[in-house]
Amino acid sequence: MWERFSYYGMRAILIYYMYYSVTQGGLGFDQATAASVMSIYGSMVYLSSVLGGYLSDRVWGSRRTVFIGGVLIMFGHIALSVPAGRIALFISILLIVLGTGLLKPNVSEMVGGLYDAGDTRRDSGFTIFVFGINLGSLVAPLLVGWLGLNYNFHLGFSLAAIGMFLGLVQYWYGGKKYLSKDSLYPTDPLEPGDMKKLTVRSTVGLVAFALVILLMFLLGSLNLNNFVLLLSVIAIATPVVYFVIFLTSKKVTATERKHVWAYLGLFIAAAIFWAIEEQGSSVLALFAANQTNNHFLGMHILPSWYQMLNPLFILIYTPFFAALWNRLGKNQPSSPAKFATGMLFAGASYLIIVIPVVMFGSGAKVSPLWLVGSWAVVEIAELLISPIGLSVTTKLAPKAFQSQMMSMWFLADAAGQAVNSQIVKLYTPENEVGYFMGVAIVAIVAGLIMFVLVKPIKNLMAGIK
Ligand code: LEU
Repeated sequence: MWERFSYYGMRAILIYYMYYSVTQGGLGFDQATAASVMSIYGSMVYLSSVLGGYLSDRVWGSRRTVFIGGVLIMFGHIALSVPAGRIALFISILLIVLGTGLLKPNVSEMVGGLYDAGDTRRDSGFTIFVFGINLGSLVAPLLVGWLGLNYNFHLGFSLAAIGMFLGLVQYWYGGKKYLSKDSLYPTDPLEPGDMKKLTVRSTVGLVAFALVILLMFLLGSLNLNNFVLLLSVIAIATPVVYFVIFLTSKKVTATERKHVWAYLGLFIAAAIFWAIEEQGSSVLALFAANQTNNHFLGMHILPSWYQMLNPLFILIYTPFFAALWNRLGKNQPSSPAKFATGMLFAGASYLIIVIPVVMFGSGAKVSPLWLVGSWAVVEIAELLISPIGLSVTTKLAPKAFQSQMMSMWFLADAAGQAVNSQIVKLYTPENEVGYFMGVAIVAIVAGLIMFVLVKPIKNLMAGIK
């Protein structure tokens, strides 16, 4: 709860901090750059979960990895709590990318580790966990937004840091009391031989990265936009490499390979969905500030407050969907069918936002209810895709690559946001009808293709629901 509080509180004001003028207390970026940085930042946060999974499995064990991650995150928010401009922003991003990569995948796994296989409290445990995530995400934009936008950005970021600090204190004491000693040790510790392989590989990776940067510098094209482009290529290439490894590895059986093919279809769908969902904190955040009449029932609404709609609808819808799947039992749609339906809802959420622009023009300030409506629809999609994706990922994982498969789920978000970092720059009030329609059509067409693929994907999944 506290980690998500700090993350989504920070994100609710970060885009405004980046593009507000210096006299308004911001950094003076243009809006397109700010939206693009928001996206690549989000992408890197989930890309680094690969590193977090690895360090937990092989070096620190989950309990320590989560704690170290939380400390880095806290310092990341502290960096922004001082008025130190762009340099502080980049330091903060680096710390929070690494910290969240260490914390997020492992904390999810630790919830599973609280229960023995077959413990019937497991599902309730995950429900409480998801509730915590969304509770943190719900109150943060309200409080951090209020401090950050009404008083001072740095005060807002300080509250994010305090939230993470409180989380760390509780985790430290609660962990001593309730968590097993096993979680202090890696499950698959590095052997001396692995160490050599690892050093060689990471050196090669780092040198290659440095060479590309050097080349860009020599060509005179090392600037923020091109650096973001480079990172987005890496974020998209990483899952591609993983899929190639899974599909060609000798450790993967023929049946497992079929599962991986099925997962590829679901992965692409998920990446498109996350691209739209994550634009809530970039494109829709701009729409909230530029084109929404922020008065409602006599109340002044801060643009950051719209970020509450995502967790709010999740909390409202979750019991409904849980009851629905229970009631439908064996007759419920298959995972790929749920994904396909989700894509249609995701696309529809963008069609809704086109209506007021077509009706009133892009210069007008429209009712906040249009954004509420759009989020109400995209969150139906989230409930059709996010929890289902999580569970299907574990089920379709080849034995030899179980924990890497878990990271794949976060890589779908990372890939979606990497694409975002390039396309959100196209969003301007002048061409927003085309932008929203374009993204909506991609999602809807992909959803329809997904419907056609439901049968073949189900066949590939053979035996797995
Ligand atoms: N809203 C989700 C979270 O913060 C996104 C994640 C699953 C990529 O946990």
